[in-house]
Amino acid sequence: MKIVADANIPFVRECFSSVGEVEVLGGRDITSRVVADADALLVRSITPVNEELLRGSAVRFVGTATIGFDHVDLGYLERNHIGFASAPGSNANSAAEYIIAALLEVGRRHSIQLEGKSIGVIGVGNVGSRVACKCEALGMRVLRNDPPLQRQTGAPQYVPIEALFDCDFLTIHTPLTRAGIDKTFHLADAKFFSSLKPKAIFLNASRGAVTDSKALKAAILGGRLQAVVLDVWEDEPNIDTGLLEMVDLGTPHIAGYSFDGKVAGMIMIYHALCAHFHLEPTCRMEDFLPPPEVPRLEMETGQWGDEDLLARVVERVYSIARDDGNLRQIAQQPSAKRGRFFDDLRKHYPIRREFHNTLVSFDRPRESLARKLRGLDFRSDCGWQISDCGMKQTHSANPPSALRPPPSSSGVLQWPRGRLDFSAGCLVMGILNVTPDSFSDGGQFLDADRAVEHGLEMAAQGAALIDVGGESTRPGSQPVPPAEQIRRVVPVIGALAEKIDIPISIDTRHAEVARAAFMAGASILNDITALSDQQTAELAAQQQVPVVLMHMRGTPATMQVEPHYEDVVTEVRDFLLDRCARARSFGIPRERLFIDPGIGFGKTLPHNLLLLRNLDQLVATGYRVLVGPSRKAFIGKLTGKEKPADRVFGTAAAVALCAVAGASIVRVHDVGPMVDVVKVTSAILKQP
Ligand code: PMM
Repeated sequence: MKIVADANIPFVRECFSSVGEVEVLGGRDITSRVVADADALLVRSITPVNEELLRGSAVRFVGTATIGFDHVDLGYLERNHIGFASAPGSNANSAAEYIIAALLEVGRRHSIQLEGKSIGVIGVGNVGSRVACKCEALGMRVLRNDPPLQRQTGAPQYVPIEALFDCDFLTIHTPLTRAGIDKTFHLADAKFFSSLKPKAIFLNASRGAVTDSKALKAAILGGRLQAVVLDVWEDEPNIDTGLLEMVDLGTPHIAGYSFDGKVAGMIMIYHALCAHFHLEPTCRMEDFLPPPEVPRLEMETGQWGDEDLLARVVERVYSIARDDGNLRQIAQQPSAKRGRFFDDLRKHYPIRREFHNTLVSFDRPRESLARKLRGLDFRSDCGWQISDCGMKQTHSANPPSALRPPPSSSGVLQWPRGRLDFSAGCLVMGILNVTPDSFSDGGQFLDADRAVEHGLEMAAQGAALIDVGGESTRPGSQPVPPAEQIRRVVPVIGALAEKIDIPISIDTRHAEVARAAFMAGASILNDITALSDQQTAELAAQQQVPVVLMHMRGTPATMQVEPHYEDVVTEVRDFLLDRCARARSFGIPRERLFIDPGIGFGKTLPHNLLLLRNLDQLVATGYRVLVGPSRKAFIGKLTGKEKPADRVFGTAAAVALCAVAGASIVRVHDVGPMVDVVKVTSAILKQP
């Protein structure tokens, strides 16, 4: 097989040589002559893929290692039965980190404190949603505008664009569309700029033509804007260098260029190409990611405020000022060479790693700083001391009593094959164990028809999703071979998926089982080993499904043998955050990850109680939280109820507490009663 590929896709030769002969070229040098005898074409955003390029060629598959695909004529590909894959989400985190670096840099230069300021995010897709979460972590007030998403979801969090005009900052993350009701071409035009609050700060890292450069220049000259950050330009690579001189930060369309993002994008299209040509993939993301340049940062807090410190941390990992400085050298180039200069900056872009690769420690604990660092995805141990410093984390003496739903429990989660709406509060996941030996319902639903019937019953009772498992994980249980799990769960998932339209998750740690379950209609992975298995992680990334990462000590066979923790809440939380970082390094976006403390998995009664009492600390990570207390042994111990089926009221107490603490999902056996519990709890929480 011959593969033509853009040189800007890292390791494209190393990776794709495993499946064919690879010809690597600059994105603008990929012409119809070059692709004539190619079987596959791999591009980034600067190669227009259309009839002109592909007519008469042998190309059967096109992959773009980018999120957007407005450079690809999908209609032409479809009409000509050419396979296509893009890499949605792969460089979204990178682009969002770019915006954070820009905000902190602009804040530093203009002495603006970001905390408490408002930011309007226009376009709340893969990038915009991450920008919004990170800005919230910085304490900014975020207004979201996304008309297509608003129509699709009806969610009240999306506001009209006019509502954003009063914001201190405006940042655009829409695709470029040139026609239709959601047209974004020249969305930021003269009228837009004249509507903004005076001295607003404007950022664009979407597509150049979303902004009308002439109007932007007029707004800057008219003194309407306090600062401007542009990563994208009209008519790239031949950019308006006059405009560059007028902006605070100008960069050569590299917001999404983190190394992690590029490798994730490359691996995504590699998997898609292998699937298209029925080849077995042999390369993994880890094969290509080098150790980070800044694995650890040790800083002194001194008298500095949180944002000064954050700006210094971010600048050490990613210096946006350096990218800005490099682009400004374009002015010294003869005009005929400027386009090439712009492209070269992109082509030879230095390795930039995402924040999650860096562990940050400060000499003195500061909880607010630790929270912000985590919200930006740094790993951090500040505010959570290591015992050899002689200090220890103290957990809140009171159970979570702040009666307000935290931000991470709200909103709509949408993925290619499903949707969950958290806006009304905590959701109920119904448990369906197709096993002979699960501790509570083992043997009850081993028969596929009975299992399906029970699944339908739970859906009718108000379950928002159903979790199907084919292996008991009760303490002391032995592993079940994947083939047997598949035999148990696939017919049940297949039949349920035909009859209900709520998402079905597969409770497994095995990639084979997960793959079979996804093919049968499951669209969420519930993994009690938190993606310990690399193949499972790659599969989840490739299938673009949400993943539940659960904490467990040891294996089900051994986990209850004298479990010991120095500080169970911190250890569980840090484990889960590490697993989130790992999941994200496979290209699974932040919002598709759920964390779960794993009640009963390698924990004593006090451990379980401490975790439930401090659940708000998991919620504060910004990841959505799932909890599975249902009918578990700790409830039996507290209530003296031997039989799991008698533990419904005990479960109700735990479920109500989880909802108060901000859990997004509770995993339960008794769906009807627990739906009532969360309905009442959520209504109380929502009461102003
Ligand atoms: N508990 C069990 C099985 N799977 N998955 C998650 N995410 N969280 C849990 O707490 C959990 C789980 C064991 O309970 P079961 O035998 O009733 O399914």
